[in-house]
Amino acid sequence: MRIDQQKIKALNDQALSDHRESLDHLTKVLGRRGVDVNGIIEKLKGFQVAVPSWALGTGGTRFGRFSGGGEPGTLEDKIADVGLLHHLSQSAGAISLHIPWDIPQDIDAVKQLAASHGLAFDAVNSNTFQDQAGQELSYKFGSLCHVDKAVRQQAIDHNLEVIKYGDALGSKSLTVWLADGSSFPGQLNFKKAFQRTLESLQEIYAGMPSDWKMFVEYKPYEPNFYSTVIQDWGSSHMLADKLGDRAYSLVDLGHHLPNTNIEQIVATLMMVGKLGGFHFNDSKYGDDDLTVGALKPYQLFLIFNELVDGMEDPTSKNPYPAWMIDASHNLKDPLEDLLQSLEAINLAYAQAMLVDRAALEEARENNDPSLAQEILQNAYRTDVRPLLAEARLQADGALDPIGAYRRLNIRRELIAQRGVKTLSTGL
Ligand SMILES: [Mn+2]
Repeated sequence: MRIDQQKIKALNDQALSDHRESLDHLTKVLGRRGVDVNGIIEKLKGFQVAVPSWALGTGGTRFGRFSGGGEPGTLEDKIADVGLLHHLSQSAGAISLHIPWDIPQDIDAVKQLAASHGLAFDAVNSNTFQDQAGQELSYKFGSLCHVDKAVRQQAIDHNLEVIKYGDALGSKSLTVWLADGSSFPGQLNFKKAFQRTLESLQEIYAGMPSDWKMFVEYKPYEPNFYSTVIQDWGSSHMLADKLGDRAYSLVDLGHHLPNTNIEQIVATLMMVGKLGGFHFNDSKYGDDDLTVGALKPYQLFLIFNELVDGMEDPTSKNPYPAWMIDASHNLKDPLEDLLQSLEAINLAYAQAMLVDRAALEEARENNDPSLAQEILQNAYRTDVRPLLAEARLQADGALDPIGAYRRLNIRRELIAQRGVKTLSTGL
């Protein structure tokens, strides 16, 4: 389904005078601080976050999955759902596919459909963490690290096939996340497993088109519970460094042990030009797949503070990172969940742009932690929601995306079209 632009405009018109009043006030407050409000609004309009195809259905745990109805059953439906998100938020201008869950049947038709929704194809994702029907060899004991060369070759070939689909659709990057590892001490030779993984990745890297990037994701545990081959940013960086100039580390917020200083990892990787991509979510205990900013919005702000610092640094050799939401929980309507995540990401980005970097640097040089904290929290405690709303309004999105989603009864429409029992492919 598509939303009639007139319906969004009618809802916006009802809220317009309140919005103008809030924006005028904020513009005055920020003007006194010397902030270029229009510059921030323009940057927000240009900031686009990819939505992964697997986040559009209700997620699950190993205990249960509770479908919400109207879920997208085909790739075309998934593109339509991201189109809805993008229409409302104007900040979800890309979709990230997962092969084999999203193999396109008619490449040209799929490309046209995405373009008609204003969507680009972001990084493609391979899957060697589960066995597919009819698959010859099993990944039970690993894929790119497997002791058997034939299993490694099967996993390499799969990644090359993913690149082929991505290339046909216009993607420019491959994200590799591996479940490879061990659940028991002694099970795996750490050094050999790492070496075999590197060799496998080298073959995949060599198979990428020359304008493609590879993102190497890391995770400390799960589904393996004793070791993972690419456990942390150091391992990921070692691999990316050995692979070549077009290989980068990818930071997923949920792939860290509790209390890890993720903002420091971001700053360090950007310093050496190796932060390629970012996966947003939130968590309390592990890879919880919760809505971005649901639990730790200040941490998200601190991370964006480093991201903005790296992006605004004219001497930085880090490429513009690929942004993606990577979350799929089992309670909320997935589209509302994603709208909330998009809002949280944009909020943190806008707040980070408010940080007075010159004053912060001066406080650091003067060993003044109190002032440094004041500068950061002054930005963080500013309610920048009117800036986000204005950016959406100027781009023909909704002033209040979730409000519009509910008032336009979009989920009810989707259920009417697709049925109550549709099941989205994916996790
Ligand atoms: Mn991820």
